[in-house]
Amino acid sequence: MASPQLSTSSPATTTDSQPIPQPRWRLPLLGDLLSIDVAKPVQREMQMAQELGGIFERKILQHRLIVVSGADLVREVNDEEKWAKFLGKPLRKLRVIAGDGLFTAFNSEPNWSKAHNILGPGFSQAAMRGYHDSMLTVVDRLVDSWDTAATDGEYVDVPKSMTSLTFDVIGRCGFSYDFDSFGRTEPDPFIAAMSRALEYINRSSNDIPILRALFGRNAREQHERDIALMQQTVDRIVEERMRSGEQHGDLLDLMMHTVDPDTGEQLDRESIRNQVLTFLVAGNETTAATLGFAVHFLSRHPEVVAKARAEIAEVVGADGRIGYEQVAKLRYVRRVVDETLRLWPAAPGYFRKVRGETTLGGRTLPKGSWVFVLLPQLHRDPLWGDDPERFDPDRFAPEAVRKRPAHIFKPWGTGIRACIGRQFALHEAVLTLASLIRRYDFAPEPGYELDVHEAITLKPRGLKVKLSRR
Ligand code: MNH
Repeated sequence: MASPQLSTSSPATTTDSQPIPQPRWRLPLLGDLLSIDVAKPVQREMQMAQELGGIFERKILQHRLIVVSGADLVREVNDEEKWAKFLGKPLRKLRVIAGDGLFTAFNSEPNWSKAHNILGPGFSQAAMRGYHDSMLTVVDRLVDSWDTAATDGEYVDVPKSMTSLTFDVIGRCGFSYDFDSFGRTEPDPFIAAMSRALEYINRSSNDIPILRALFGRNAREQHERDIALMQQTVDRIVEERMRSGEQHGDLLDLMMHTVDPDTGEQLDRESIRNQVLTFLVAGNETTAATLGFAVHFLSRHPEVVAKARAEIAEVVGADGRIGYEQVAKLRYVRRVVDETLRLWPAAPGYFRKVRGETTLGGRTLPKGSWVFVLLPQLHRDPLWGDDPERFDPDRFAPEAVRKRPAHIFKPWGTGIRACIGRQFALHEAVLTLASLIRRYDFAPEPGYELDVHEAITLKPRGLKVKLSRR
């Protein structure tokens, strides 16, 4: 989850003769300033990769960034022996909220492996059984609100609905807290604080000084209050849980009562707080955006809707509750999610750094070098076939998957620092889409073209669909 804004870290230049391609119009002082699209850097880089190839370098002012998207090169940087996760600038900026939580921890921080060991079981496939009913309760709220819109013939604001859904789901499954997003007109104060804080972080720390939004003292003080409110809210939930001694079978239970087998230690209070905030930041926008993009594609592909609906009827029946075991059997709905993640991976990339001196595509890279893996472009590599822009869930049919190398699909990142929430997000996404597909047809808003908004994640901006009950 990282928009590849430019970093101030040391440049990674090759030491041998074969240069890394660069944009043609590099200016002596400003670098590639003419090439930037402040609002949509990822989409600009996708164009640049089409012109310059699977590896290129951008330089803006004194900042350099190597962008990698060619299949063979990505395979090289995913090699855990020679490369490791790098905490790129966008992730480092999030440390004011999530500290050394799982997502934003440096590789060397001891709380990472502790939390990784303790939380692993909470994100296993088997653990989803325990979250299933909570997820369904929230999906029912979404359906109630969409039923009303369908009856009134109104368009629904898809990203807004999906954000409500994912917040409520992680609140309940994570720490048995009900944000009640569908039952209120103003967002929960915690959610409001978090959205403002993320916005502030995004805009106030643009790497290109002349483009940096300048916030006054009021905004800075608001930012501090927002972060304090988020931390205090989490601390209050944890304290209440300690006082009551109740067990809820949620992630918070696991964090409060499990001992890390490696160290024999539990997570301390601050680490628990950082993990809870991490789940809210890392788990929410990404899943909401994925569901939004999926609904966009469904609204353009009635044949996919029909196929999914036939599968749902066969696995679950036309009515009745979708059970935990049935989710894994909804193979075609799962392909819809995978194909959505291929075209618009909500987390558009990840950073890798070399462990020692190594080579990349035959070029020598010195120690300290790092690169950004541009996922939407990797996911359009020629190895995907000659029409990579086409939305086609059958690309993920087992025969098709077997014919292709695995490393050209990496929406969850790679290696030991890959997404821990993957099963959780997939269970939530398949359950939600199946519930919606069997109940509604989706009509796009006339004239709408997909507008991919970039913050730290990619999201479908301004997406509305009209529903008709079946
Ligand atoms: Mn998630 C790491 C994508 C849902 C919690 N996530 C990552 C990474 C990617 C990613 C990519 C690796 C980043 C890096 O290498 O720097 N995550 C997603 C996507 C979705 C998603 C596309 C939904 C779709 N993630 C979730 C959910 C949760 C979650 C849901 C939690 C409830 N993700 C994490 C955590 C990490 C992570 C925690 C960091 C794991 C680690 O470093 O150990």
